[in-house]
Amino acid sequence: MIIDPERLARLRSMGWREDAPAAVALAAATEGRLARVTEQHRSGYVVDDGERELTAQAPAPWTRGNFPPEQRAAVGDWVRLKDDEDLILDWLPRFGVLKRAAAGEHYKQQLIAANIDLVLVVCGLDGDFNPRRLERYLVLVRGSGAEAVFVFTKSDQCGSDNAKMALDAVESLQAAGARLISLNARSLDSVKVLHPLLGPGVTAVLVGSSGAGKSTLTNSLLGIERQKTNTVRANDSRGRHTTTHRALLRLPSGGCLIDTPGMRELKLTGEETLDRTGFDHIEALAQTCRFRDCQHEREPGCAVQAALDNDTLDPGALGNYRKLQGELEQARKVVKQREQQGSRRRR
Ligand SMILES: Nc1nc2c(ncn2[C@@H]2O[C@H](COP(=O)(O)OP(=O)(O)O)[C@@H](O)[C@H]2O)c(=O)[nH]1
Ligand SMILES: [Mg+2]
Ligand SMILES: [Zn+2]
Repeated sequence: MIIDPERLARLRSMGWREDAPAAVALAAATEGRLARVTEQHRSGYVVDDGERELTAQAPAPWTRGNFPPEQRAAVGDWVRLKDDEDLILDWLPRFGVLKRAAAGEHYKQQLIAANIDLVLVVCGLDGDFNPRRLERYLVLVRGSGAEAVFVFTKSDQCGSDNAKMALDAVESLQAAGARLISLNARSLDSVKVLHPLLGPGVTAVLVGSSGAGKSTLTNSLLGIERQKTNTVRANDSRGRHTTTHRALLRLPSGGCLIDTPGMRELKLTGEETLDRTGFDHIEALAQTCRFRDCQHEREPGCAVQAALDNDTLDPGALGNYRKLQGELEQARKVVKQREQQGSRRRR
């Protein structure tokens, strides 16, 4: 497929990358029109080619209940539309996708966004603040290949000492290569610190609990009230699920931003690892235990226990590390079983 320069410029404004995988994808595609998925609904898609937004129909197989969700287009995907009809033919290979396992025992994948460079994990500096949950987010973000930025909202409400304490409590995320930024999502001036991260060619997705301030941040970055927001409940800082679907928007700073509804459950798919997720110091400690197979319970010469005893290791972080490790093992087992069942059925 050859795209004329004018159209290419419009696609670029939607976050199109002119890298080697894109060139390969174009060479393989013989016909059709390119557009990016900006919204996904039960009944179909909204796509944008940089010139206009249109609703597009999904190919029939995608609408079948047993069709694997990860094989359907998701928000952020580049799709090929039929030349003479607003029907999606297929999606172009992704360079990365943020996903989680859907609720339930089957580890079905749920795609959150495709082709993203940056995940903004939004967390309020109020009752929403939970280091363990943020560690879990980082595991999912690392699985997507995107960079992680933790955005702490409501800095205007919590006092600078409290904000500093909160940021200190998640220092391990920064040590793992993520950025930590605290701001007032309601202030256009305060959110300016994000503009340099959201320049042309960059696609970012907002994730975080309901009520954390994702839609507020979106509006402040846009400079207009585009996304509906809602007050949180005073007793537990929980939001009310005002955002009902994911939507990709173009920002004045040149980048693309995907707002998402809040997520209650962050289940691992089994494809993640715990590398660069804030537990490296625990893994480094474990390397220095006297016994190779140390379980860090009560063995002599255990460096992990020693670190707990002298307060250089947070017991909450250790507990979460073990929990996530256990979940990963379990998820991998289930995924493997399912693959084996699948291949038996196909034979
Ligand atoms: N004071 C203050 N309020 C905020 C901030 N961020 C969000 N809020 C408020 O928190 C509530 C929930 O925000 P919303 O953007 O709907 O959360 P979402 O569910 O993550 O999209 C709204 O009442 C916002 O005005 C902030 O940084 N400072
Ligand atoms: Mg919202
Ligand atoms: Zn040990």
